[in-house]
Amino acid sequence: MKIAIFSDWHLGLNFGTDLEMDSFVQLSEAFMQIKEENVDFIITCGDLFDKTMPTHEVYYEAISVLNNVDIENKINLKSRQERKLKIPMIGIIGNHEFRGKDFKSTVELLEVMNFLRVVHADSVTIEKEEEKVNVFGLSGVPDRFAKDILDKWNPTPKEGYNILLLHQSFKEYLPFESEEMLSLSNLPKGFDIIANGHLHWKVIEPLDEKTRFIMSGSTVSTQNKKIESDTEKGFFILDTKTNNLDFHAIKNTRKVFYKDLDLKLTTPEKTIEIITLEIEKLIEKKEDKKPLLRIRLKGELLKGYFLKSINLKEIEDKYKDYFYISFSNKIQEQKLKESVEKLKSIEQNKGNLFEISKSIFFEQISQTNISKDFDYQRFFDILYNGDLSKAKEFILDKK
Ligand SMILES: [Mn+2]
Repeated sequence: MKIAIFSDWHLGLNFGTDLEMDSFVQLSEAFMQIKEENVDFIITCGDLFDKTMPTHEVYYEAISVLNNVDIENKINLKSRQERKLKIPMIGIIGNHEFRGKDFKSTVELLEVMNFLRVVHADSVTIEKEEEKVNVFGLSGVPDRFAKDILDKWNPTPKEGYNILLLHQSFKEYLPFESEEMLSLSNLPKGFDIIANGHLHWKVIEPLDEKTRFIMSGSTVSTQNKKIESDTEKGFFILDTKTNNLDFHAIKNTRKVFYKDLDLKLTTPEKTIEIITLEIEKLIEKKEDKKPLLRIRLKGELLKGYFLKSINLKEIEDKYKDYFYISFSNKIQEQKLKESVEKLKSIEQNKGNLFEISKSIFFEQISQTNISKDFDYQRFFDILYNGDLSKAKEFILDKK
C-alpha cells in the first residue's frame, strides 16, 4: 500500500495577520501533490490545528481544505463510529489539541464529521488484496508520563506491516537534557515505521535492522529555529510493499531565511548596522512570495549602552516590502549582566550582603547628577538605619 505520512499542519497559525492563509495554502498544495501519487491512505501525527479552540473562521478554512481533498476511500476506512470516511485518513491528537479527557478535541470533531479515524492507545488494520497494514497510535501525552503510558499500553506488532504514531519530545533531538523525556531507546520493538509529530523538522533515523523512526515535520514554518529553517516542509510517501520511503517537499512554500548574529561588545548603532547589512545581502534573492526572515541576536552591549536603544521595529518597517521579519533578541546589557552576577555572589556569600548592597548603591548613585561633595557614606548609613525622614532632610539640605 502507498501511504502519505504527515504531521503538524498547525491550521490557523498566525490567523489575523498577513500570514494567516499559509497553513491552509501549504496543506492544500500538499494534498494536490498527493493526488498524483495515488496513495491508499493518509496518516497525520497530531497538531492538525494550531489552537486548542480555533475560531469559526479557522474551522471554515480547515473544513474547506479537507472538503477539497480528492482521494477516494477505496479501502473502506471507517471512523470509530463505524461511518465511512470522506478521506481515508488515520490520525492522533497532538498537544495543541488536547483539552483534557472530559472534553472533545478538534481532531475528534473532524472524526465525527467523517474526515479521519482517530487511534488512541489503539490500532486499526487496513487490508487491501493480500496486504495488511496495522496502524497503532498514541495521542500526545505529557512527557513525564510518556514512558509509563507506553510501557503500560505495550503496543505489539501484528501480522503484516506495522506503523506506530506518536506525538512526543525525544531527548536525542532537543538541546536541553530532561530525564522526563522519551529517548529513542524507550521505543517498542518490531515496528516497521515509528512516525512522530510534535517536532517540526524532517528526520529519518534507522533504529535497528527493521525499524525506521521518522518525523515529517510541520507543513508550515512555525518557530525561530535554525533546524526548522534548514529543512524543507513536506511529507513522506511510504510504499509498504517495497519499504520505500520518499520525502516530498511541498511546492511553492514561503521561503524562510534564518540569520544567527553573535555580536561581541557592540553598541546599538553598530547592532543596527550589522543587521541592516545582512538584510541588504538577502534582498538580491528574489522570491515569489515575500519570505520570512528570522533573525536571532546574541551578544553583549558595551558598558553604558541600553537595549532600549536598539530599535528593531524600525528595521521591520524599513524592510516590510521585502520580508516578514521576526527577531529573537538575546543581547544582554552589561548592567543587567553585572547585576545578575552580583546577585549570584550574594547567593554564594550571604554574610556579605551589607557590603554588596553598599557597593551597588554607590555605583547607582554615582551615575546620577548629585553634586560631587555629596556624602554617600552618611546617606547610606541613614537609609540603612531606616530613617526615611532624616534621609529626606539630608537631601533637601544639600540642594
Ligand atoms: Mn506541533
